[in-house]
Amino acid sequence: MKQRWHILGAGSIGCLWACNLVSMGYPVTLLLRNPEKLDIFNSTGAITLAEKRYSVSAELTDTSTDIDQLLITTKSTDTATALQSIKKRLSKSVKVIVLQNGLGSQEWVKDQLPNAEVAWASTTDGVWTKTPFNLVHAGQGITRIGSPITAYAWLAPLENGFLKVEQDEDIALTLWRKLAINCAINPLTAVYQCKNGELINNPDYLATMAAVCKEVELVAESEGIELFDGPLIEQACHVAELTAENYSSMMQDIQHQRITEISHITGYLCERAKQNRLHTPTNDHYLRKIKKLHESIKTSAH
Ligand code: KPL
Repeated sequence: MKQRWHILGAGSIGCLWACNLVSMGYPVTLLLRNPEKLDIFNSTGAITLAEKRYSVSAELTDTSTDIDQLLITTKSTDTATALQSIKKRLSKSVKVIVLQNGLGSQEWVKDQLPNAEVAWASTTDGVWTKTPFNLVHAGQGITRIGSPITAYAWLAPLENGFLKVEQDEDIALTLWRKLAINCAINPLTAVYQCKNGELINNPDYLATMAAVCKEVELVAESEGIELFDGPLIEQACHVAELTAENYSSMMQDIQHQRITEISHITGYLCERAKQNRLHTPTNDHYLRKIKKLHESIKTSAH
């Protein structure tokens, strides 16, 4: 019998991965934080993906059974609260995969769990939730998995599901590249409430994106990260073009009055800049703007 995976963060990506793990014969349990969500899950008892039902179980985080393998797919901003809610259930040598956007939370998880084997992952899969626990896999992408410290043998079998999975010997670089693209596209689309493609069609937005990219390159360089072969602005424009009709995740968060992952994207970048005594005025400006939007979201929620 394969060892059970627990999934912390039962959003679209977490549920997609639950199905993928089930397809490989792993027992899977979703860790849910609120009883209402558990009731909704229990009324269906499975995750549906492309009309196919995948049998998983679900339980509240404050259940007492041990967790030996944990996949974290919460928003990066929810990591601390979510991990705290299950920390005492983790077995000593727990295996953990952190599959999240942005940077900062991966190191944080490792620091919290010094005895754990912690791997990091980044995905380009596109998935959305039609109704609770009923998914549409809209874009087949790649999930890259690796550890910045050592190659864990237990990661290799995860290539055998229906999702495209690759071992990544430089997962930190992969996450940095994603962060760089997200710094270039997400805050601007969120502030101007526009599609990704508009960033390349509007000369003012494009000039701002170029300024953001220059600062990101400086910070990356100071951290010893060589981002891409060509300039970041070229990559960012390429991604904006490929996803021209999409709304970025941050744009959607703001539109739906949700807190964004800015603290782990532009926030992480500005923090690294500060540590390295670099100036990032454009990124600072958009970080402040999004934080202001968070304030109004919090106020209207009360
Ligand atoms: O990753 C993305 C996001 O929306 O978070 C991009 C690449 C910007 C695509 O929309």
